[in-house]
Amino acid sequence: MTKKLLGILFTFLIASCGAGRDIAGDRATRLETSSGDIHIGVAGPFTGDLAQFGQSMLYGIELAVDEINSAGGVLGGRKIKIERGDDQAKVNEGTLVAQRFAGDPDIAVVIGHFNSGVSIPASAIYEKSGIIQLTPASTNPKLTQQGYKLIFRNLPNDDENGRQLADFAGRQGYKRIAIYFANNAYGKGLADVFEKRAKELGITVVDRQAYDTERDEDFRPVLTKWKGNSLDAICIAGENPKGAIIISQAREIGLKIPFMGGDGIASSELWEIGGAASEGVFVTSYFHPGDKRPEVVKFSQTYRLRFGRLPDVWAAQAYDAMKVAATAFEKAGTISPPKVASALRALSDWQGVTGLHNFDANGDVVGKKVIVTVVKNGAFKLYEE
Ligand code: ABU
Repeated sequence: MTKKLLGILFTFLIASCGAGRDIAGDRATRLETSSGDIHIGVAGPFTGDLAQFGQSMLYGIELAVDEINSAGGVLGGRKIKIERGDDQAKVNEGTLVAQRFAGDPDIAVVIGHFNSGVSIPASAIYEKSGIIQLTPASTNPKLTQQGYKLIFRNLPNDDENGRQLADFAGRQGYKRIAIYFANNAYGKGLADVFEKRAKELGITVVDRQAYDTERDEDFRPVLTKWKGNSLDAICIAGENPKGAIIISQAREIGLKIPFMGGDGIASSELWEIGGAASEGVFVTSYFHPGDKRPEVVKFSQTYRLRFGRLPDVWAAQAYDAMKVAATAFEKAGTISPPKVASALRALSDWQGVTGLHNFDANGDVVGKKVIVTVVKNGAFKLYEE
């Protein structure tokens, strides 16, 4: 049967899930004994406002795939082949990408998506279709709290990130903070956890305001209001480029207080858009290219030679996601998703460039460190480990 016919059949089977077909079981059986290239879906925003994140993910994955394939592939010489799905950071596009991958009977694993708001609805399609989803970026806790067996992330979720960000604010001695958050799954989730923890620490959250990630362009009215509030800092729970624009506009109106933010503003757009305004901004992350561990030195050098720039956290996260998936294929002895999922959960202290990987029963990575970086001379410098 041709691949195209199989794709049509799988799409039909998924559509008829209610009729009791075991789509996931069919995929597991087919992939258990498959041979030849291993097909991995890579999903993220490759066009649109958040394309810089998707591009970094792609670079990290391409590097990992080339290293794996040039070292002989996996499972006795099988090569990895990636198939891209551009979700444009939009729920509808992400669902279409997930449906397309679900209709491809050869896909065992999807690495992605970037946005929590896209990953959460897509995860239902992957789980039902028997595909492993491994996101290197989506941090909303709900993603892995749905009772699914095949959904993983290789970074701390926002229960951890929000708490760490608030703890950092406490260590900085901030007493009065405002939160500016993206009105999406990531922004709201991170803002909630940050606020709760900040209050526990005795920090006053003077105000919190949401912005629309698609429509809002002018943040000056909110920032001007905050200028008169004697704040010690502003916390951004959202993604670049809007994060960088908010900080730029704050400096434009003479608001000089420190900014801090979660991993959504961990990208070079912070200074590419914000310029000098971004200097001194604190950002949580999981990777720094200046880390002296040998695997990070090698990764950063190879990446820079190939792409002409140092890797950011999203390139590193995606690189590790691809490598840890390949490791799980070897441990499982197959690419059958249920067995690969068990192999991922059984990993013990798998070392990646972003740190140790151990997955809990929900599919969350546990024990991975959150670091704090600061923008200095147009680059992220390690501030606190
Ligand atoms: N965690 C960074 C932003 C991506 C997201 O979770 O939506």
